[in-house]
Amino acid sequence: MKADLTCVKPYGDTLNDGMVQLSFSMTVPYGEEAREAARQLAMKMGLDEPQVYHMKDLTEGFTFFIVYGKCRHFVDFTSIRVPKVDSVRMDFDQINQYIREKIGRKVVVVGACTGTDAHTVGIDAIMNMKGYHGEYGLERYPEIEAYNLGSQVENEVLMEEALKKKADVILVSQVVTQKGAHIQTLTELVELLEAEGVRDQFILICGGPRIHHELALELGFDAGFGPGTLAPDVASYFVQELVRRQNRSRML
Ligand code: B12
Repeated sequence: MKADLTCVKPYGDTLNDGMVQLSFSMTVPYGEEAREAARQLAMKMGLDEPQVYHMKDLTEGFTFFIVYGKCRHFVDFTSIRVPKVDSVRMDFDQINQYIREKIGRKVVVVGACTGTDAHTVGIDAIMNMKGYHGEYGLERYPEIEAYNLGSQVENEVLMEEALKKKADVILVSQVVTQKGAHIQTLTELVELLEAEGVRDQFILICGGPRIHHELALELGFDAGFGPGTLAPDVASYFVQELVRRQNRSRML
């Protein structure tokens, strides 16, 4: 059966039956009134025939729910346009060779997890020598000089280090997104670089579990990478972008 991509709904048992499962918590005491509250809320969210399949007393005055229901809404998949990172994916050896041939010097990368965010695993996965998920991190690349400043790094410190090391690329990790903390921290970095007149010196890249390329562009970054990113994904992008910039400045 061929799906009509102009009118796509979630499905469970049959095409476009709209079935979804969602989980949430509410500040209501556990009991039948809580079940009814969850059911009514699900209907307001656009779910028909909502059923509370699971309900758990979290603590006094708090209840957790898992609700099934039929989503009324659909999307037109054919009308969707999403900006994507503009690069051809290369592997470890190809990236190093590309740098040797097209850049002719080591590419300097400075990275950090910034603001109050203490999550180091994401930036380490991209930068650490030992790497992640079968891929070496940037520290292992012979043609890349990588400096990982760790976590809870202030934007000012990151900028100063990037200037001191004459970085080509700044990598910023943001994992905590509560109360829009990542938006604020990332925006402040862009504003700081612009205020100091150095924004254009760097390829500015952010990443994290709730980062995507479109958001990164909106915030004034050059690219954004989300969950599952590996070192070659980001390195492929920044080496090709560096060459694009070199070619552009040669033409001026
Ligand atoms: C481990 C962990 C911690 C550890 C961190 C240890 C450390 N040294 O990093 C500790 C226990 C310290 C911790 C603390 C907290 N945590 Co925590 N933590 C996690 C946990 C379980 C795993 C995160 C992780 O390591 N993922 C693995 C890495 C490899 O994945 P990743 O970060 O997504 O990175 C990948 C991509 O996103 C991308 N990427 C990431 N960064 C970058 C950067 C660039 C440049 C690029 C290109 C790509 C890239 O590439 C990576 C590899 O593919 C998550 C839940 C979860 N399962 O995800 C919660 C989680 C992130 N923590 C959370 C919270 C709330 C906290 C605390 C605020 C809790 C508290 N109240 O104290 C504190 C925050 C402290 C602080 N000041 O930041 C929430 C965040 C919720 C939100 N939406 O903001 C989560 C989602 C848990 C939850 N469900 O509530 N945490």
